[in-house]
Amino acid sequence: MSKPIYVTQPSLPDLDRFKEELENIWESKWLTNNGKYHEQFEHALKEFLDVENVSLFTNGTIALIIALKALRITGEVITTPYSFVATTHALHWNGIKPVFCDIRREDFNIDTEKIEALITPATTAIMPVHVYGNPCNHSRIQEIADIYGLKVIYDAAHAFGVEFQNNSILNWGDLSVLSFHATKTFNTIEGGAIITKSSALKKRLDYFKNFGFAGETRVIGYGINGKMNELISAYGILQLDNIETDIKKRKYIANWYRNALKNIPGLSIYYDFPEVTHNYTYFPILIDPSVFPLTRDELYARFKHHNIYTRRYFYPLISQFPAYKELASASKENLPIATQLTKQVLCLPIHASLSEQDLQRIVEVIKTI
Ligand code: T4K
Repeated sequence: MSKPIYVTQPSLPDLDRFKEELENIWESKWLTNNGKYHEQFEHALKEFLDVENVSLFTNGTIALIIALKALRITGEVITTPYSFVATTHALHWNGIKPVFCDIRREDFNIDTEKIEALITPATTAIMPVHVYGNPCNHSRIQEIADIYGLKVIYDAAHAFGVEFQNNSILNWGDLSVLSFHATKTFNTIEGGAIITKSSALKKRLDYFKNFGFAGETRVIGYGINGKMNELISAYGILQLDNIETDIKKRKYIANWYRNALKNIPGLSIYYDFPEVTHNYTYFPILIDPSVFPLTRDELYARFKHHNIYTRRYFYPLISQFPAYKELASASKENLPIATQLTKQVLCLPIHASLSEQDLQRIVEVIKTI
């Protein structure tokens, strides 16, 4: 049997360099709670991402939960069902009712033309996702938020390093939340961060991730433990050495696929959006079963048979899970495009360690159909 090919595989830092950092940590015995590496990593990310403030977290989900808490978001929040379930779970953990808005076929992101109809007196925020790192229609989202007095929290889990017109999209909205999970283009095994233009807000986020402590004896709110430790911070600093090479490799793979898969009836591929610097975390294709000989699920199974593990990100929709399916906004009538795309999408393997031979194997499965 040929070796398995996974949808992604993490890039790791140089082990000898990491061992050196571990020796330093062992020597210092400073393991967590705003240590030297934590401070260095926040600073390095701020520079790399070209943003004002970075607050590190244990993972993206805790960061999302705290982002909502720190902004005192309550009532209802308009969000997308086409995402990883953590996006909506973060609302639930804050006692907020999710209101699902449909998406656009063009970029899989929240359809800004459908947001206003979902606003009620209870709406306090919009939580869009830059799906696959595709930038949302920020100017329209901000315009709606300004008119109705809403906050905007971007789930930017897929958007590490993404730029629009040479500026980081992480500066958009009130807060942007990153994930550094092992499956992301930039990984710290588990990890995440919140980006904000406001240094006052960064301070508040730092209190919340440390149980709400603002000083040794003052607790300013219902904080939690969301701190990134020194080992992970040291790992993250080293990861910044690899990230540009990794993104270049991913770009090469994306273009390789585009060339190999063009003009296949019933199979749609996406091209880079103009003025966007992409990070190539995912490579989604769409299968139209009325034209392509197999359904998406049959193609997924065919790949599996060849020991190739593609993923159906994002199927099912979050709105189809038992926890959320009874909500009025979860109905298929409210979400026609998301309902269609979730049945058609397949994410092909994309990561820095894929070889030319691996790519040939993947494309061969489709070509032989
Ligand atoms: N918002 C959005 C929009 C998100 O996409 C996510 C996470 C979040 C919020 C929450 O952020 P975090 O709290 O996770 O920081 C994965 C990830 O667990 C999840 O982080 C990610 N989104 C989601 C889209 O995908 P799974 O269940 O699909 O991952 P898994 O374990 O099946 O891994 C996929 C493949 O990756 C494996 O087949 C092999 C490879 N792999 C995986 C791991 C963990 C490796 O080679 N090495 C590894 O260590 O959820």
